Amino acid sequence: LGFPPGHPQSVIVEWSGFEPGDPDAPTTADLTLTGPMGAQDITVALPRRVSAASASAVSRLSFDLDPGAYTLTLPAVGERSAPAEVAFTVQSDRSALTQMRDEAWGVFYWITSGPTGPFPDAHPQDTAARIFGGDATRDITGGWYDAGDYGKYSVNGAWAASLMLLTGLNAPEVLNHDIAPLAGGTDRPDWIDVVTAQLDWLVKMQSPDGGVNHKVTTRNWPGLDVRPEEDTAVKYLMPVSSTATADYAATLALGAKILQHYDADRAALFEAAAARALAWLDANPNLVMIETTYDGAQYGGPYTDDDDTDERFFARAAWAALQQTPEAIAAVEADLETRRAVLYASDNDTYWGKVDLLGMWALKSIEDQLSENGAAQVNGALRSAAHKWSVLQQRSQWLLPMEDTDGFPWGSNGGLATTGWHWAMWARVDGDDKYTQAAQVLLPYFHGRNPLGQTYVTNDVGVRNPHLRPHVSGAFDLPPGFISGGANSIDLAGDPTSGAILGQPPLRMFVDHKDSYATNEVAINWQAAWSLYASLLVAAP
Ligand code: 9MR
Repeated sequence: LGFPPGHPQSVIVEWSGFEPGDPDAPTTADLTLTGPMGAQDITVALPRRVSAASASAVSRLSFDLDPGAYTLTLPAVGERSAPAEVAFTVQSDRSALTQMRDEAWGVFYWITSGPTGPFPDAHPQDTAARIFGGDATRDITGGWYDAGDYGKYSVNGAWAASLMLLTGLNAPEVLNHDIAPLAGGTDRPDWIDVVTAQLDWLVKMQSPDGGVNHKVTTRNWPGLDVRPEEDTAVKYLMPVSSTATADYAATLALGAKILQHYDADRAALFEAAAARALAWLDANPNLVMIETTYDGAQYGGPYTDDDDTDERFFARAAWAALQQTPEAIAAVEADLETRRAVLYASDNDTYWGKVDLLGMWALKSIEDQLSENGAAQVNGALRSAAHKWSVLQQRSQWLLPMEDTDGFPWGSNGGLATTGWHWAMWARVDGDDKYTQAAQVLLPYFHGRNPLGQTYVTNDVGVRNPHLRPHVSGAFDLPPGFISGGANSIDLAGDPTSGAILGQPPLRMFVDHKDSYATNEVAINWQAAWSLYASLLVAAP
């Protein structure tokens, strides 16, 4: 997927068959780029090292091109490689990007559970989910299915909604586009309707004492071919956790801050719910979620986390953003420096289980209310995250914001899209074009600029067999716009397709197979990051 003129077009040439140091290897290859301005010869040198991520040598090229149709021709080199040709188009407008954005957001309709989604009659048992270990029940209707399963998990549900809310607080203008077919028909921006529906579900996850149930799920996973309306087993509300409660408090505080301009009653309800969660957190210092099974059964995805200090920071930050009182601000500024250091530590990824970055974005929205030092810490944290990732990208042969030798975690596309989101957000609020470019240079990775030539989005040239129950069961035809989890070299535990993947270099550890939940599942956390990244790219200068 190219960009309009004036933006970098990045191409990666992979030298399969040749390695640096091979006496028979050529030192250069001559490429020809043919386009509107004629033919141009480009000499590429065989790089000195092999990328650990792909176990191959790769050369990076960057072009500044006029609109038009191009062909890049690679000659045969010796006897080991055949000639190749790649065709691409540089558009004069952003229609391809805009389509990508609209399809990405459209997915939030397809994963909506309850009366406003595609399966309004499915999961009637959600009106009376059983509290695990007792007979009491609670209504937990609505919200988004987490992923290719039908579970709903507080931590991840809050994470996905928060990304939207933080974007809306810091860069509202990028979200002023239509979102079909889910929203519309009200006088407020569509994204507010989309996120509010999720917040209305999230509210229901709070127990009467203020703690928030970690998840709501059936005892066992339904089969992959089970349609939503066939998933009739009892739903259980699993025990409360401090990570879920803190993420809930943060997300509803941010929701109240957005909603106060549109729906004062709902905003007040969200604020009160967040306040009850914060009080519970004060009274329950250490209740993280480390259980993976109960009674020998799985009860859905674990979302375990042995450290809730980042979630508690996020909750305090969001509360300060909503209240803007000296007390609330002082309470969060007290450990800003620590959180900034934790965030900067290189092995500290940003994903559903690490939310310091989200806390920083919450505080960014009230920058001028912070102390001088507080504002400097927040800006420093956001800037250094953008900087750290862009240094990695510049070093990376595949132009990815990670060390070439690092493994790829479950949902690597989510981590990458979150980095793209952060770069584009930071570029927008700080005006630093360098990070707009970093976000743009990353995008083609998802559209096939990777060793598999794999487009990771569901569309005509992309993923066709995602791990996604409504699709596999035939309840719907595969909609466009879903982003798949992506290469996973770290945790293939139990994945039935791992036999075909193990032993491959990390960037090839993906398979477009319906059974590959560890590489090819869809999920709201990566879908939210991807959609917001797309909105920011369309709106980038
Ligand atoms: O995204 C989650 C990933 O970080 C974990 O390593 C993995 C295993 O615990 O679970 C992923 O989340 C899945 C969840 O547990 C259940 N619904 C589908 C999610 C995406 O695969």
